[in-house]
Amino acid sequence: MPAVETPEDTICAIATPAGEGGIGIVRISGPHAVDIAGHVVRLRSKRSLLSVTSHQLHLADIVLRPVSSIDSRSRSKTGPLTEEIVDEGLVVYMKAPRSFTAEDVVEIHCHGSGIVLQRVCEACLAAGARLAQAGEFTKRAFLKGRLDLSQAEAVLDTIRAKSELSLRLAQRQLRGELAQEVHRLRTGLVGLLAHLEAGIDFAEENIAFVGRDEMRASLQETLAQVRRMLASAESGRVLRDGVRAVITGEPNVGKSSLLNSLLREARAIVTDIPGTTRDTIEESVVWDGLRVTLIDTAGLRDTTDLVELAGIRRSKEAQDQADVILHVLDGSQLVENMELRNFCFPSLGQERLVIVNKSDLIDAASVQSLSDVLRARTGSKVLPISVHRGEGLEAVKSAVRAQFVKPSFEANDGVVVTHIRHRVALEQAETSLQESLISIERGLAPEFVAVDLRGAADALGEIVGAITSDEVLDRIFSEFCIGK
Ligand SMILES: Nc1nc2c(ncn2[C@@H]2O[C@H](COP(=O)(O)OP(=O)(O)OP(=O)(O)O)[C@@H](O)[C@H]2O)c(=O)[nH]1
Ligand SMILES: [Mg+2]
Repeated sequence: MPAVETPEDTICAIATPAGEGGIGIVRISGPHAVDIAGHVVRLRSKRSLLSVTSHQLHLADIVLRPVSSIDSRSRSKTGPLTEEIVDEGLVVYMKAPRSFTAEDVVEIHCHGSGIVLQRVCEACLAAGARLAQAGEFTKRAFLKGRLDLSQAEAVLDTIRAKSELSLRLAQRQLRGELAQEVHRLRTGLVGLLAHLEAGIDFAEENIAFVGRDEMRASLQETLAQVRRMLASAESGRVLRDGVRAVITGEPNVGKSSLLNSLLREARAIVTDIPGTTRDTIEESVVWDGLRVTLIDTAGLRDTTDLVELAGIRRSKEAQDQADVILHVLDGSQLVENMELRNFCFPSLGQERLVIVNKSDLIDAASVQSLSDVLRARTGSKVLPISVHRGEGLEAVKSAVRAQFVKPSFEANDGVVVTHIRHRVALEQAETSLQESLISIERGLAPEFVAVDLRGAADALGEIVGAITSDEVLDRIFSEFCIGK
């Protein structure tokens, strides 16, 4: 159970984004939600909010009343001098615990006017509500046990999803896929721990509660599962945040031309003068559900031009942050100069695709032999393309996608870990499990094994928020904005 107590005050905030919209919503949550909303809405049915059926929309006038008519909980002195109808809208009362926060919630759906929403929100504050902090609605849902921490994070991921794939991952996490797996593993560990501790307590009576082999097999199975989850973390992160694909290569090979054709717009300047691109150019696209940020860079070469040197420095920085490098070569130059070329590949650990451009300038047999040589020399996937003819571009897209979207993900097979926080916790669990296995191997006393089992169980508990400090919670929920 979370260590923090649920606050008993009532919070409110504008829940829809700033700007004009068809509708805008003020959300109120807490024990006085109905009472506070009652100061702002007057149902056309003349009924009181408390008496209406929960979870149904009711037509209402949105009324701002003079401050003096508001009860003693009022903290604000702002408000109209006489009663004023500012809008008409719909009101829904969601009776606890069947609401997002598991508290009494009232949502006031007005027209999406900044001024209306602002005034309604101020009126709620005057009636005794407190302005919600960033992420406080979701935090309350967590504190009331409606969501575990990984699901609360998935709420934000859903809101922020920029592609179908990242949305799909967020929804899987929101439905509790990760949480269930973590709970299953953690329950297993806690069970083993209980046996182990019982064994320790009754050590003098020489009763073995769990056999050594049984314990080892069970821990190995848990470790394997933790490792399977960790193996998904790298592509999980990329699927959630999108792939950063950096286009590199010497000047004039056609990097900017490739960027433009992948974006289907003339974003970067293309000329036949080497050194055209100086600054990095960044644009995002979505390919079959996967968000890809393409970054065109200045061609790498020795130069004394200060501007170009600055561009080259930026190219290198972009490469450091790449998930995949699209290294472009000019096929026509290579064919003329096969033996002399010294391919300047970035020496980093990222995934890399070698793209041989300008295949329109050379014959098919040369394209083939060049690709074979490059494949053998680099060990990377080699894709011949011609930007001018529009050939090979689909293959580039599929290759980038294939690097990150594994078939098991398409098949919804196995949990995908998307957050660094979860990965760090799983790595801790992995280390503790390894140590516990070593202790068992060495025949150490059960106390030693128990310490590591506790460590692994706690690490897993951090993912779902069973074990979490206020500081971690504050950090997570402060990423949300007000109203979520
Ligand atoms: N024949 C042929 N020419 C191409 C192709 N792609 C690009 N080019 C030409 O190659 C020249 C250089 O293209 P850019 O896209 O500016 O090359 P870059 O790699 O961005 O060059 P820098 O910005 O200087 O590093 C231009 O004249 C393009 O028209 C292609 O597929 N075939
Ligand atoms: Mg360029």
